[in-house]
Amino acid sequence: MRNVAFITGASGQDGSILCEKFLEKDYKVVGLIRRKSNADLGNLNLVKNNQNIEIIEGDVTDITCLQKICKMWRPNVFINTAAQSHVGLSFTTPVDSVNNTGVGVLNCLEAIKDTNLINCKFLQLSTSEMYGGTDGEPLNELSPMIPRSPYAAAKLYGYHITKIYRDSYGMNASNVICFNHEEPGRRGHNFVTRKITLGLAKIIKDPANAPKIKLGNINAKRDWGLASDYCDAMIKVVESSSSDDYVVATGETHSVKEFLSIAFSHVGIEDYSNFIEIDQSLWRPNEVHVLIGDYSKINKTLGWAPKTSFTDLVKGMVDWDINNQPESLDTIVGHSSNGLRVISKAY
Ligand code: F7E
Repeated sequence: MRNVAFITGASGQDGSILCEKFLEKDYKVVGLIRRKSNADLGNLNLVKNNQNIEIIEGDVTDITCLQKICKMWRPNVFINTAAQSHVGLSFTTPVDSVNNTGVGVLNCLEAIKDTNLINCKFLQLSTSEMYGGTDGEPLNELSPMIPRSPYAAAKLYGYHITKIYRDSYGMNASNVICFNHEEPGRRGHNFVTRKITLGLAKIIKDPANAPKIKLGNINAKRDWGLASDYCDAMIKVVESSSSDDYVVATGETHSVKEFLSIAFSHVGIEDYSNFIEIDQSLWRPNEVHVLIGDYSKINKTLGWAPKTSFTDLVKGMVDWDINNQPESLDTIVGHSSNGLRVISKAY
């Protein structure tokens, strides 16, 4: 029988890469995407016409839709990448964020249990945000988790409910605790890395008229890796014989300032300060200052290691946006200081 992979959040950065990788491995792929009023499948454009993929409109907040998919295709791999994944936005839309990011995981697990998919391997995309930061020590699977945002608290719920279903019902359910990961051309426009590379591409295209890149806390430090490398880790986890929880990271931390320096110097600009502006409204109410991960468990157990350096990641993102006519930043959804969502401000 053919292997079937069910991927939620299929048009997102990680979801779309996973769809491509499972198609290459000759799986039948079922991808769940949120209903949109336009037909643009964005990141799924490369595979949307592949006869081995079914793209279904629905939502992880609707358990009936997950149950129907589980009944119809009986997946043996189920990866939940769906979430409202923007930390800053989760302060603005906490209820929607928690429903998607937290309750959505419970719905996935219940759908698998209800439809008696005993051989299905479930993987939850958990996050380094659950830790709430570190004083510099690399974080591993045993480090304390003290979330600092509605997003992180919802992800921590998803992480625990996955472990609870594994321990209570013997389900093959695992977590990957992914640190920040980005893919050239696919990262959402309101994450800091893509804001910088899209803004820089505009500066290169039209130096006289390009707006300054507005940023919040550029001293924040993150452990940034390449999303494709991290999707390889996810596949190793679902293809392993047992279920467990693994940190997926690079073991290095870099500041937003370092990202800016490498990005600008890659295009020959040694001083970026004239091209950016610090906007206090882009600071988060409860910032996570430093994150760095220790990926030794997945390295020893499953032989995974990141392949892409921080410098190559930054340069790859810059090159992609310069070579691919970035969309206008003006159409990005942002938030105003009173917490309402607005169209026009990139945050
Ligand atoms: O922020 C700072 C910001 O929004 C990174 C998600 O995939 O990774 C991601 O979460 C840092 C933060 O990613 C701006 O305050 C400064 O310290 O790119 P980000 P994130 O919040 O780390 C984790 C692992 C996830 O799970 C999430 O889903 O950069 N920063 N200035 C800014 N951030 C944004 N977005 N915009 C700025 O203007």
